Amino acid sequence: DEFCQVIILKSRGANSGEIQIEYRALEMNINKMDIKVPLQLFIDGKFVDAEDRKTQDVINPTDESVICKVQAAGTKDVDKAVAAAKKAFETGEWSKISARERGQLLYKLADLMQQHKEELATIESIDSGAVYTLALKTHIGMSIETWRYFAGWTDKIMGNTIPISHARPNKNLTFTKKEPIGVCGLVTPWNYPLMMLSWKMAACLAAGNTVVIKPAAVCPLTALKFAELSAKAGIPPGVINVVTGSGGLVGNAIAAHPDVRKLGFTGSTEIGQVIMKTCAESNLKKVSLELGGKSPLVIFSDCDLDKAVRLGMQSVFFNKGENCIAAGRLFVEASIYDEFVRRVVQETKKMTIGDPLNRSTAHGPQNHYAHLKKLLEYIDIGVKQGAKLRYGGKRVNRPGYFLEPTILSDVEDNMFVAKEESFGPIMCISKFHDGDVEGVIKRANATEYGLASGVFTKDLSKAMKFAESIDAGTVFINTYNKTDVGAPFGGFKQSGFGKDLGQDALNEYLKTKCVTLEY
Ligand code: TAP
Repeated sequence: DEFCQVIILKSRGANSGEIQIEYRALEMNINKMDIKVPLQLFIDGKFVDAEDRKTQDVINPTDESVICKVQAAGTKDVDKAVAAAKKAFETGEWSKISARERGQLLYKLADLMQQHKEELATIESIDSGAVYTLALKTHIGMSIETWRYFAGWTDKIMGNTIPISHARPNKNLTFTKKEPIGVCGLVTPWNYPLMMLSWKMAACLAAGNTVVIKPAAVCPLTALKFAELSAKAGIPPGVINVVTGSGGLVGNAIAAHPDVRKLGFTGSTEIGQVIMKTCAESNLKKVSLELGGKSPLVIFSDCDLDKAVRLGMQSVFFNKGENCIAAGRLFVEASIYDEFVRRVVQETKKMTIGDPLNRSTAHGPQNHYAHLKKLLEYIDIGVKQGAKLRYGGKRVNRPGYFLEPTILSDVEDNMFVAKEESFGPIMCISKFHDGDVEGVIKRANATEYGLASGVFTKDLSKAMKFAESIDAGTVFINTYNKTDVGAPFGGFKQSGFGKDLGQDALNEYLKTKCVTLEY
């Protein structure tokens, strides 16, 4: 381990000056560039080791090598991070600067992320297996857009004046104020490590809170690089704290902490239930949950078939299927069913599998070994229950956690693969009778999840009927995966509640105070 020193220029109003930050770093030359990633926890503006000095390995899913070891926090580290966040919220500089100054700091952070875009995308790619070109555009590109979008909100967070009944002869003035909640905890998954951090943390900080985040144990590196950039941007100490470690220990300690007042979580429905219970039992903290999905995509015979084939593939294979809104089930109208299956198989064969850093690669390795193993079992159960394996289904014969993009057809409603989320590159295709709009909507809704959905048809009335009847937080019509920082994102039913992105996301991190004055 090498010791490296960074000189950081701090330029915040009257306090501008120089601070120095030290951290132990991973330094590598990869993807034709030098990358540098801190390996320690980030607490109160400093990189520090975990109290008990435990570490965890970070694995590169492309070649199964150990990239580095990062500190693995324990409950004492969480206590330290929460105390720092509490101090920063209550008495620190963050609590004193204006909303507009807060926005300027967030813009500056976004600019620094932009300057380090290639480095961040390279780190994300070796840590999570994301294809580099996609990491640049989505994992990192959308993260930067998110910070800019919420930076713009900081000085536009407003309450109302409300005409209440007067007690004559006196009059009243009643107004509401939107206030930050305090210390917020964030627990995030491994599929889009920096983007999940950004979706939640940008809204959280724009609202004026301070934060303690635990990124997914298997993909912690971009969160640590982000911490370095946040210090460089001049975000005051204690506002952002990053504690890497396991969910059962660190995530749970954040959810249970009596000084944390809000918990934002993205992950599985199963852990979401555990977290909600912990939040309730500890101090009834506010919680928002973005959980699993099994999103239906309905393809009618009157669609643009070329587009349906192309986007149908993206709806499943985007980010190797490690995409919360991935279409978990495709329902295809009987008259085009065979043609659709034939064409998706033909196109899927052309996908280039390989090193995610290679610019021509379309499909990289799965995120980590346990996930790959689960996906192979998933396919196996599907085939045993009678689904037809049309393409793929095997681990690729090379080092790394590569799975062939897989197509299962003839999926019946009662099968495991029709009900359970795979979170991998496995297309599950079912047939529906020609013209049976009501029937297919009923089948599409027959799931406990309600994250996203999609429909392909040129008939606008049919599309709107679908959009109206489907019980999901997102509906795509003749498109898929089209998320935007300005549009609210989040599920219904057991896909959770609370939104990321858009104005709705701000309210997840605000509380409304009502003030009445008599005069
Ligand atoms: P989870 O196993 O639920 O893990 C998510 C996060 O929770 C990780 O940081 C994990 O830590 C932590 N965690 C685990 N147990 C915990 C506990 N008892 N208390 C507090 N935190 C705990 O999900 P995953 O496997 O990372 O991600 C896959 C799932 O996430 C899929 O079901 C997918 O649909 C869902 N997902 C949903 C969305 C949206 S927006 N709805 C987006 C992405 C992913 P470790 O790192 O130690 O496991």
